[in-house]
Amino acid sequence: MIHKRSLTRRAALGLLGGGAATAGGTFALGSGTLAGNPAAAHSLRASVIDHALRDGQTTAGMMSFAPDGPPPVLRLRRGEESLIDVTNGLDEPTTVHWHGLRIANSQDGVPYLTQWPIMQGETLRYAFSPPDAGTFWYHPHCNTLEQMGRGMTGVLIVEDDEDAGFDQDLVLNLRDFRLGPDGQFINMFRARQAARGGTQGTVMTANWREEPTYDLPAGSLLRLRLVVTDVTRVYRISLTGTDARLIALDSHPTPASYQPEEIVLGAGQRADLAVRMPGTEGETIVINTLVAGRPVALARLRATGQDAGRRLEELRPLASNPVAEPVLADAEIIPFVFGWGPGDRPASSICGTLGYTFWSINRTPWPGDLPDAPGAIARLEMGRSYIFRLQNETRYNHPIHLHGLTFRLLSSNKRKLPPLLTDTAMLQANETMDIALVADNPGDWAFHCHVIEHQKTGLAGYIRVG
Ligand SMILES: [Cu+2]
Repeated sequence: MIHKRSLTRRAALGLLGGGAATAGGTFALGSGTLAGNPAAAHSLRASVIDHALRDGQTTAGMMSFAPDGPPPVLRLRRGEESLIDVTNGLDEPTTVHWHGLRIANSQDGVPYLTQWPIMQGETLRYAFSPPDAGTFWYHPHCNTLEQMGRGMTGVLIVEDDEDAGFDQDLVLNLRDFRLGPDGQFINMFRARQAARGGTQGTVMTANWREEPTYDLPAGSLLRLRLVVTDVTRVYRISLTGTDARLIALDSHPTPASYQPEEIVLGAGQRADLAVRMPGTEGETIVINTLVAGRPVALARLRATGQDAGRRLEELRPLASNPVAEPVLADAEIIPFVFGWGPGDRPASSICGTLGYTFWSINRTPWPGDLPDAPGAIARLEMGRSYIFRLQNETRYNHPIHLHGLTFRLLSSNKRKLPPLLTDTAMLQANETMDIALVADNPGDWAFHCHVIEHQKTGLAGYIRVG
């Protein structure tokens, strides 16, 4: 699915007949405007690399946002403008989407909807001021199954000025790779699985390693950030060997009373935990997920040194993020049906296609990332409150992600929902869920399943605000 043919900017524009208008309007060309500008605080280089995911076994053809290893953890500050230069060192186009950040639409990273693809050798500068603090992530929005499947999924943290009192902060970027016994990539998906729950990986990793162990001071307080950047897997997380508290989900602080026994995270979701390390040197915390009903270790945290004697009660609560509260009495209800697709062959796109259409939103499958995108599946008035009625008429899970806006979970026909703020609703089989939001960020916002095979075979669209 990688496009071997070298496409130039001219060729990409040629697909547009030379015009600059798309469904999303017009946008500036990204490259060639950097001279004289301030240096970017961060630079990412999309790269094809060989890397040993397992000791002594190098995997060829991985993709990263760095030329020498896993994608870096980006740390930004709430409310401060960040400049991030992205250079495309791949031999195919790419873009970067900043998952969960409520930033200007022009910086959202969706090909043709918000920007032109970044062509081979080009650099695009993204600039934005994140309004919310918390744990986020970044990934391409072009040829996503291939680029993300090969490794281009990184963690982004927005720091708050207020310090909650942790001794350390550990990120675990959780994801699978689809490797054969020789450690080399096998086919990224199977059509039979793409039409069902999605194709699972074969090697589970945390920070690109199998079951890593991290040494941390005994009795210290850890902010543990679990970030599911996998293209398919639903994680069911539990910790053994410690008292841990859930403090945030999908970037937003959670009520202290909300402490689920296992933390269910679909593709794209994040959980922040407050963890007290064991007081005795050598004692270990195991972070597990359930696979086929059995716990499987993802990573271990081992206590070292003297007991620091910290207690979870010493932590201050996280500051809330400034998300507008929807006015339910005035909210218009908009239904969305997530269902089957017609099985057609999709149009070809420089951002890749899997060759199948299995899924749809409101009976309309997304045709692919094309210069002439179809119309928005919903139009929202700026400043108004809305209830989205998300109806999953399939028997598979769909983590439904909305770009650029944060919504609140309201209710479900299957279960009691905690009143959480999120950007990704884990819609269960045959579930109908109401969520609510204020349409306060103008633009065309992608709305899609984060099981990437589902997204790439039709389960995608966009809403227009303003
Ligand atoms: Cu899905």
